[in-house]
Amino acid sequence: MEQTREWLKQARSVAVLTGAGVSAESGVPTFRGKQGLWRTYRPEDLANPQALHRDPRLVREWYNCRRSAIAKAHPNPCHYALADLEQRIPEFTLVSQNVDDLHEQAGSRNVLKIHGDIWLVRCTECGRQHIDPRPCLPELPPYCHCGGILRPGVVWFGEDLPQNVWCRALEAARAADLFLVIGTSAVVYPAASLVRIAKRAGARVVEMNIAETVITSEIDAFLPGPCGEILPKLIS
Ligand code: BV8
Ligand code: ZN
Repeated sequence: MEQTREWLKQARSVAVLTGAGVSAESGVPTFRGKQGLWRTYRPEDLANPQALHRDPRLVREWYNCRRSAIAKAHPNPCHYALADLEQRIPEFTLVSQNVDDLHEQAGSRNVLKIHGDIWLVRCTECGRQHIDPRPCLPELPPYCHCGGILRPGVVWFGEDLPQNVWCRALEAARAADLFLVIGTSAVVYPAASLVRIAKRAGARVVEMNIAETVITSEIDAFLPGPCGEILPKLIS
């Protein structure tokens, strides 16, 4: 922790990659692991375009259940600590794999949402999209005025990430002196590649997680424990 505190003090530019573990302490289920969402559902059955056509009802119900969990959730100390860091560090970029809005609710103003936003709905026909804040979308599946099915505005497996957001995330990783990886299993690509890209570009990489992950052996420091406790301690 001391060494990371030092690196944070010396860093001119900091980039952070967050995953579902950051929202876990807010009561939002993660994907993998014991209580993970994928235990009940398989990703290939839900988080991909084919699933929407094969079983729109199942996909809509899954996203409705996640929307309701997120609607009840509030930011936790890790979200607030990241918003605080954004204020303090001139060159600070928060890249999130999370589709919830807890970073924004905690005050983070410039979140690169590389996997999209669960509150966004997008028409599969005309592409029109809008934020629909209702915890549960009423009709299953909801339709656009043009008759197309409305899908969640998130990035599914096999889909490209939003290019402009992804390019900014790449730039931030390459420019970082310090790269923090918080609450992610680091198994989803290309998001997880940011770690190696930052390392190769000369950043010190620090991971915060309750358990070691596939990247732990490649990084400079591992801070074990719930990020809602670790990060506020690190920046205090
Ligand atoms: C792409 C949808 C180019 C939104 C998600 C074959 C065909 C096509 C692609 C692929 C393929 N094989 C591989 C790929 C690439 C694929 C991929 O990476 N697959 C993996 C799984 C093998 N990636 C893609 O498809 C990406 N697109 O490559 O496009 C392309 C285009 C066409 C064809 C080929 C390639 C798209 C990836 C985005 C997928 N969308 N979700 C949604 O509904 O949410 S991914 C899903 O996993 C989530 O979005 C989440 O963001 C992501 C990562 O999960 P984590 O956030 O890490 O969560 P997880 O539960 O895994 O881990 C939680 C961690 O927190 C744990 O480590 C735990 O210990 C820790 N933790 C828990 N509590 C705490 C904590 N830590 C600290 N404190 C705590 N309190
Ligand atoms: Zn439409």
